[in-house]
Amino acid sequence: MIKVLHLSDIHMGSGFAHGRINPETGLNTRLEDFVTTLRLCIDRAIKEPVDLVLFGGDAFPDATPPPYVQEAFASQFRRLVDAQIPTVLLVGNHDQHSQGQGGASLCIYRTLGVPGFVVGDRLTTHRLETRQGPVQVITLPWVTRSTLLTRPETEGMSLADVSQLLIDRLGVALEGEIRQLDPAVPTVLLAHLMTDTARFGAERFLAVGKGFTIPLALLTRPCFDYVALGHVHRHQVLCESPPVVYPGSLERVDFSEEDEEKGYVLVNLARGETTMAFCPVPARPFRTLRVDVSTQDEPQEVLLKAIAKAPIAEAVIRLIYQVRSEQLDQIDNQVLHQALKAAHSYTIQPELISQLARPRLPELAAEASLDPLRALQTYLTSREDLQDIEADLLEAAQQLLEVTDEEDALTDEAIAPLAVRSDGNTQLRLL
Ligand SMILES: [Mn+2]
Repeated sequence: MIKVLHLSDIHMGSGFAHGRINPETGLNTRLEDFVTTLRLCIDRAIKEPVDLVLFGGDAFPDATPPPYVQEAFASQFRRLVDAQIPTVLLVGNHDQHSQGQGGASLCIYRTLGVPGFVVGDRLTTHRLETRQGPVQVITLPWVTRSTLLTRPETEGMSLADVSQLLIDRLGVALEGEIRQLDPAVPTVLLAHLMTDTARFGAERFLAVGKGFTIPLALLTRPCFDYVALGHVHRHQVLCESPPVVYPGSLERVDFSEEDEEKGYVLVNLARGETTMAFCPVPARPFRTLRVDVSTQDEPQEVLLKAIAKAPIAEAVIRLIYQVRSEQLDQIDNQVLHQALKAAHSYTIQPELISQLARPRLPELAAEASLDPLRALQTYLTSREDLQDIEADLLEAAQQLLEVTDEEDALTDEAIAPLAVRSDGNTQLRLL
């Protein structure tokens, strides 16, 4: 049995907007968070100790991270070199450089010949020696159209056809690797991709409309004892036999990951009888507070109560509240800032309730086809605050309507910004 630690989607250096500068270190606290959870993960690998570490891709937000971020990443992985734990670093979409091949941020580890480190930037099979014997790892980095297809080949093809051709090619290429496997040796497929069955958030399918996805059936081959995936940030097990697993990201990258548990996966790899367990890490909590104060008499009090009730300590908070414009004077931002001080960081996002969202005037509902000018008049009688300019508004509306009455005489260009719908409602159309 070979013990494997599988982690993915570190994205070190992202989400700085959710942090602040630590005055003691001069570093963004979110970078420190990412280092902390990665350290916990590497601690575990060394303490076990595991025989192999697999990283599923997306080390940084892009292929050219600043040197201090690269160093923070490297100084954790370096500990695996010292502990003589073989490690495979797979190239994800965020690690690839758009220019040419081999330019991924992780390729430096191969260039430097870091002992025990393998960089997976192409589809190939690596036979590695571990303390518990040999293991085969097929690396499948993020696949783009240009990886397997040439431009002339896809000229004039629909997106769906290109996708299918790409999947066919990938199937053939993968088959080529599979045929060369030693059936007696435990085998892992390490891939950075989106499967057609991956889910995120509230059971929504992430794959829909997101372009290139790989059918799960391509990955659930009996020759694999474990399929280690990267790319989707939500931890999920897509198949039990063989285990096909996204460990998810180690830290929350943004609020879309608010409700997701974060961690890595420990695998007991054995030919045909692999077991695994998800190990959570204490990632920084993200919390959205949604409050509708638009129907409240004391909006400030309601907001303060909502903040007091929520576990905001040390969390990244966003307070989103719905408010009517005339209530804004009743809310003192300084008091809100004070109330949110215990949070790690926070943003306050008031959302003005639009006039359009208000209930319709009953007078308007009664008559199905109201003359636009009369509709405006009815509306204006309900708006005391607009009384001063009522006459001007009506006159302006009158002029606009006259223009549209003459629309036959006008060029298309002249009438383009103004449209009269067939149901009689006049509306301005922004082009
Ligand atoms: Mn990715």
